[in-house]
Amino acid sequence: MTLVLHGYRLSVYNRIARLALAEKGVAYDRVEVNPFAPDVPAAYLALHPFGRVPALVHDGFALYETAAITRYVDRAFPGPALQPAGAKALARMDQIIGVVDAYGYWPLVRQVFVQCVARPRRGEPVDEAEIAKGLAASVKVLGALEELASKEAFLAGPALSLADLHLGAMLAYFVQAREGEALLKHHARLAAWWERLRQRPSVAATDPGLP
Ligand SMILES: N[C@@H](CCC(=O)N[C@@H](CS)C(=O)NCC(=O)O)C(=O)O
Repeated sequence: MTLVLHGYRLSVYNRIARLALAEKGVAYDRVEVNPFAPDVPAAYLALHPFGRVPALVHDGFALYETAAITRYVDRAFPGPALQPAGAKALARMDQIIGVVDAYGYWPLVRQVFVQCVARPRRGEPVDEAEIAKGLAASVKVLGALEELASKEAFLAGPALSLADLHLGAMLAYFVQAREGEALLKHHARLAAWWERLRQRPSVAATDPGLP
């Protein structure tokens, strides 16, 4: 069996796929691809025509789009189920993943984390207007997710699901910004959930390191 994850060390989407593989206990190889580089290899573009990361190749079966990859990993490999069985809980998991992708990634990661943490660390100029826009959008996203989150231990119910991994990878970056950490504290259910999630071995095992 061969299983290869093509991805970028610092990518949150790459980390989501890695979290799913870690939670399933599946061994895999990694190939580093920087999607922001001007010269993304043609061989990678053949795997992912949009040039984003990650992409997974399992015994010659190639797949891109993180939500498809994590669902595939959950279905194709043994290990704990990462999707709830009930229709309503499954719909909530799908909805949370959709909200995180459509409304969360840009403000939480690309505006707040990149502008408040990554760019200063690299000595690059910061755009205060982007930070302000990102924080305003993050208030709305976190408010919506606080409403959607189950009252149990995890976002879609009593067991860990793919929704936890999707949001977790983004919050791990977001809370590195002082402003992000402060915002999260206003959302009691999410803040308590994050405190639990961040202690999982999969979170430590997939830590991307400094930007
Ligand atoms: N819809 C894609 C999004 C993946 C994505 O945006 N990945 C980022 C890295 S976290 C990327 O490749 N960005 C490159 C770019 O924006 O050019 C998925 O779910 O896999």
